[in-house]
Amino acid sequence: MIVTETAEKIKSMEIRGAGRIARTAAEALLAHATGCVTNDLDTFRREMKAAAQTLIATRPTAVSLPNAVHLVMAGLDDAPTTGEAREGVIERASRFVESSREAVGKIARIGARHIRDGDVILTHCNSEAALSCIIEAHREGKNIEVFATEVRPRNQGLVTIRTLNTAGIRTNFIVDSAVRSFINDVDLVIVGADAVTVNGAVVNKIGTSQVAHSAHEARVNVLVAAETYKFAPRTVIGELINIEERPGSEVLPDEIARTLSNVTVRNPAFDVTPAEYIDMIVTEEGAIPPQMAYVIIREYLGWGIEEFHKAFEINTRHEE
Ligand code: RUB
Repeated sequence: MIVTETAEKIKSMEIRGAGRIARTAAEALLAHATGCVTNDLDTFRREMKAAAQTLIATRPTAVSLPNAVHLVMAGLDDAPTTGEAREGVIERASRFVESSREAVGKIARIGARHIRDGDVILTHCNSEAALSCIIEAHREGKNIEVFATEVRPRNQGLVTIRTLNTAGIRTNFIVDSAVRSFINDVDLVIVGADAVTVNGAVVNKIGTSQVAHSAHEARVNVLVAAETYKFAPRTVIGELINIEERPGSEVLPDEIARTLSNVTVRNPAFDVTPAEYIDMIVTEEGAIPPQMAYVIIREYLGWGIEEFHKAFEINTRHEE
């Protein structure tokens, strides 16, 4: 029940943002394990795996979601009893939720070091990790000002400006297409990430690549705030990040779209910013140039060369 409700809330974006999605999915698995009363180990495993699949299928782009689910499910097949299997899920889910919250705090402190007194910062979409850096810099007494974009079509910018307003940070609210007009007034761009690929490309809310392109052209630094569990291990074996395309009705009401028979509304929710447009990725383990993404995947997600070989073999077998 909780799994179905959580899946619905993630799909409808009542719960959104890569970090929150991952934490909520882990909490749903925890609740499912607790509520699943069976004493039969196979039934328990089957129930947990079905719940994991339901959650993973909700939104395809944020790699934090499958990464979190895999962390929670790791070891399920090795547990000798139902009790230990249940305890394992509960323990791993709690640990993930706690470490995910701690990661945001660490990112805030590391990111804030890269914000100078007097900086004007531009942010796009609503990222907990990105905003934590901005709020921490303000808390440290730095005099900063923010430009926040509207973020069509779902207006996540409204959430951002409310948070900044509550924190007491001077903020300018602009439409997405005004970024280039203001970029010369900006010292630093800070955004979040839904996924970071092995070659340091960052997948984030649609429009991020335009923002980064404008910043690059104006020689404004671009900083990405991303927890290590947003790095995508399977991009090493050539898997691409799936860009979610949401219903056209989010962009244009159906009653208008219906009258325009030659028009198709396209609504990709995310885009890919290449590593060349990114100066730094701030993780809880430290700030790295995007080209060092593989180190995070190897050191912190535990994907050494053997894991790649295994995944590669499985992939090849599937293709045969
Ligand atoms: C949210 C979005 C955010 C990242 C990072 O998109 O693109 O920038 O998820 O957020 P949506 P956080 O609103 O479609 O989920 O730092 O909070 O994980």
